[in-house]
Amino acid sequence: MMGYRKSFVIFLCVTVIFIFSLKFFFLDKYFEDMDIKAYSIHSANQMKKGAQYLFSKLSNDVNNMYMYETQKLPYCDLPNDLGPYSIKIHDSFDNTSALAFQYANFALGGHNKPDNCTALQKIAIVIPFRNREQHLQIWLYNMHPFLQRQQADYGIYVVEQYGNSKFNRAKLMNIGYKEAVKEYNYSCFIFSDVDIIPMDQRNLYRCSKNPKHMAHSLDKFQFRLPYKTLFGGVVAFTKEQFLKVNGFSNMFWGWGGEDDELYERVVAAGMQIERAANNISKAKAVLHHRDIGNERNPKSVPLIKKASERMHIDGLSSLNYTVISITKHRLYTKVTVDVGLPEKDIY
Ligand code: BGN
Repeated sequence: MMGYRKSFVIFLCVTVIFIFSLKFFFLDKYFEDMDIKAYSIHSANQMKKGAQYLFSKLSNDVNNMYMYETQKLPYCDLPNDLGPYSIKIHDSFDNTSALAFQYANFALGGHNKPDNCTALQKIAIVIPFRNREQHLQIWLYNMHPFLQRQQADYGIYVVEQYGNSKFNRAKLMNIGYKEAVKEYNYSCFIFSDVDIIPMDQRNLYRCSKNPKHMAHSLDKFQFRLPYKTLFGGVVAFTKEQFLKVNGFSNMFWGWGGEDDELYERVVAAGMQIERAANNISKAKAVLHHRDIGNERNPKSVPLIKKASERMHIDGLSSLNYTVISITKHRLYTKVTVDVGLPEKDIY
């Protein structure tokens, strides 16, 4: 008969082996789930590598959102010869069909990504829109090559307000966010006016640790910031940052103030905005007259003042709209929506 002590030692060994195999099984599963197959654990060394890899990812706030990224290709590097960008503005682009032909390899909807590397961020660019066809064509003509140079994985969402009611830029941004997340695992959202085009390729169309203001050095303002809290034109939010502020307010009808209100939300949510250096952030605002149906909003000041009180009930969480159509063009996705009427017209 086996001695008591001997059988205890065997039992202990079996238990230790069992626990270790369980651990390996689950770790393996964990790595597999995260699709980081390059770091699959077949040796202690590789396991260490995998753990270090995960740790370095976890320790970086911004990278947290890419944990589920499929890493089949190496991560993209930025080309090191990025510099001033010459914008092409013709009086009229015939149409963008020539460009569409050139980019026949795009997934429909203006979705494009680098062929031989994995971009860290998946970027949805949301453009509020009504009757600005020519500006859109100029934007597309200049921005696709720009974004491609920056090795971006991106999709373009042009959100068109249907009908003639007062324009609601902020609500269209919220709608763009909601429609884009239905289509792809976007991690970064760049909300851009249709008439703003960067003049330097080092102006990275990417999200950052803080919500980012990207139109602070505009030619129309002589490349100076008109006031410190300006947050208009082009802004970039990670998904997490945008959810934290509950998106834009839906209550701004007509021109002005919705961007100032978004700034107040960012501050109220305990974040701060960031801006890249002025010399690389220069951008062109293609001039135009104030659009009909987008007259100055007389109610914006009181709304801005109450931003922090309203932000959790007015925004993505209270967004109502009706999609009229979604059209996949070669260079962009057009989402046409009925945004409803200003509150005063309803009650
Ligand atoms: C401000 C607008 C912003 C706009 C900038 C730059 C308002 C709020 C009432 C004072 N703010 O005056 O929305 O981005 O000009 O054009 O209208």
